[in-house]
Amino acid sequence: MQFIDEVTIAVGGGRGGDGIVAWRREKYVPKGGPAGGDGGRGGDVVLEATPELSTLIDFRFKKQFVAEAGKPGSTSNKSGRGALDLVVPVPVGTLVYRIEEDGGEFLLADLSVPGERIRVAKGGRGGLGNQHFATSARQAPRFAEKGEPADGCSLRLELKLLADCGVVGLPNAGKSTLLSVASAARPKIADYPFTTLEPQLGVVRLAPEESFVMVDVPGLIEGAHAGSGLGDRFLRHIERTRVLIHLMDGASPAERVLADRATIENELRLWNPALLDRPIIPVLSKLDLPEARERFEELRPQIEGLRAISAVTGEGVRDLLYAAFRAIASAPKVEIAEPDTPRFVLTPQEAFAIERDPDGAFVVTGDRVERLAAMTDFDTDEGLGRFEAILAKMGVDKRLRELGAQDGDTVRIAGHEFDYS
Ligand SMILES: Nc1nc2c(ncn2[C@@H]2O[C@H](COP(=O)(O)OP(=O)(O)OP(=O)(O)O)[C@@H](O)[C@H]2O)c(=O)[nH]1
Ligand SMILES: [Mg+2]
Repeated sequence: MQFIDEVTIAVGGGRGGDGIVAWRREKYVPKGGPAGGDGGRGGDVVLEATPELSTLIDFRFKKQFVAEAGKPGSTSNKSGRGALDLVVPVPVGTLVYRIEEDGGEFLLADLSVPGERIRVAKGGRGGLGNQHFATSARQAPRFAEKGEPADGCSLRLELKLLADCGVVGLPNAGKSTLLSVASAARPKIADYPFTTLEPQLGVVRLAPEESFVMVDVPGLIEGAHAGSGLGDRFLRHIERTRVLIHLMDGASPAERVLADRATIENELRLWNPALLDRPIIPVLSKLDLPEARERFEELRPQIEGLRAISAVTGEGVRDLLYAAFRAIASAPKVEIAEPDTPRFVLTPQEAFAIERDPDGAFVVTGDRVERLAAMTDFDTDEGLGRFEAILAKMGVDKRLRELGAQDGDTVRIAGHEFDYS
């Protein structure tokens, strides 16, 4: 299975159901009053963190998520059924960014707790049935409101695995071997570089109440930040960890170990300098080999806090895991970034704007007027009348007059054309 940790998707709420025109039917009364029901609400799109997923691979082929529309109203003032929300499961640890039209983005949510949810697109409101439009002057309204169009947007999902301790190092250092002896995880192990192609998680259980999650990150090499080897993108998965184990191949010569240590630290720094602020435990691997033992004695005075382990004999492993556990317990929780105040995807109710097309027509734009147009039944004079009345109330007429509109001039709103009068 492929490990996918970044995708872009599009989400859209469901449109509201249309309100309808209907009349009360009473015995011996030829035509009763208006009784057209309202449309139902369109569904929202909601993302939910689930522990059952561990990658974003499901989003590789399915990238569009649109909730169901609300049902239209029916006779006898009955409202249409509201649509169910579309709940889209994402792995725990998914960061949700909204992509703005100008290409900028902002963090909507960090879904790091199983079951946590965020609404990313809001369904449209149902249109009102003609029952609502009766007045003393208009007892038989022959128009209803259409359902509200729904919101939509593009999102970037980024998965940052939730682990307490990250294991980093060059290829072949023994990272996966350490994970395999420390946890029940069974990562692939081999004596060639880049055996591990994607991050591996394991739970380290020291005692019933003492456990933590370890992540084994694919090997880094010099220039990983520029794409060398497997690149450095997997480093995002250690960003949430509270402590790092830097494993160095004990079978390498001392100068090599020191140079490799600098290489790894540099790659960490280039990815995110904050990584170097957390505790990093330097560890020499393969202590069962005589040259590794020599290396350990040689390097101990030069690398502060240096430890050594053998995954083969188990020497030093338990001490290392306890040291990691203590460091995790005393380290502060790592905040990814303060999510912006949960902002639901609501189209701002902006005032309108008026421009002139080259042919002299006045073009009225703006969320509110366009939404109003989309909800208007232009097939009836009354529907049109209501549309005009609301525009007048919003001040559109006044503004048109100020801009020099004359009787008979063309006014365009959301693809509809009107004569100004
Ligand atoms: N003698 C000895 N060999 C070890 C020890 N730990 C790992 N090895 C060997 O070192 C080689 C590399 O081990 P891996 O665990 O695959 O190394 P890695 O760091 O995960 O490597 P990549 O996934 O390629 O980055 C394998 O042949 C292991 O058997 C150890 O403690 N002692
Ligand atoms: Mg490995």
